[in-house]
Amino acid sequence: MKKILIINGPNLNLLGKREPTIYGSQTFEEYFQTLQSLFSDVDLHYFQSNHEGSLIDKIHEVGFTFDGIVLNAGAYTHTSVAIADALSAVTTPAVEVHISNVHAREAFRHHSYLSSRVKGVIVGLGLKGYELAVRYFLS
Ligand code: CA2
Repeated sequence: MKKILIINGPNLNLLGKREPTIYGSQTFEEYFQTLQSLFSDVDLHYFQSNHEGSLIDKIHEVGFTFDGIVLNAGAYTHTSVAIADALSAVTTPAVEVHISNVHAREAFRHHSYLSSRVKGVIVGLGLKGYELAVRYFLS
């Protein structure tokens, strides 16, 4: 059974509770249950933290044994050399996901320190992006 971890970064614990026009009205916990039903043959895990170091610790923890990491690092995407270094340091491949179309938003969201360290990037497709990223690791 493939082991895949979805990691959400800062403020994504507020999904479904604030700013529904940008980020939708479903909580990630609800959506994660849908994903678990959809991928019943996958050992799917979920981790969220608002802290950069905790995200890095989790990447290190799973990064040599899991088959894939689906990472939405939130605003750390645009600032964190440390998370980029963590992705480079591990052997598990990652896919970067953004719920909103970051390229249609403020200029500071257009650059990602992470994109060069991952297999691919999915932006702007809402929560569906996480499903597509999991599918990538199954193909
Ligand atoms: O579009 C995405 O998935 C982002 O990674 C979300 C980040 C943002 O900083 C990135 O530029 C793009 C922000 C996450 C904030 O999530 C919230 C969810 C609900 C309510 C308020 C914030």
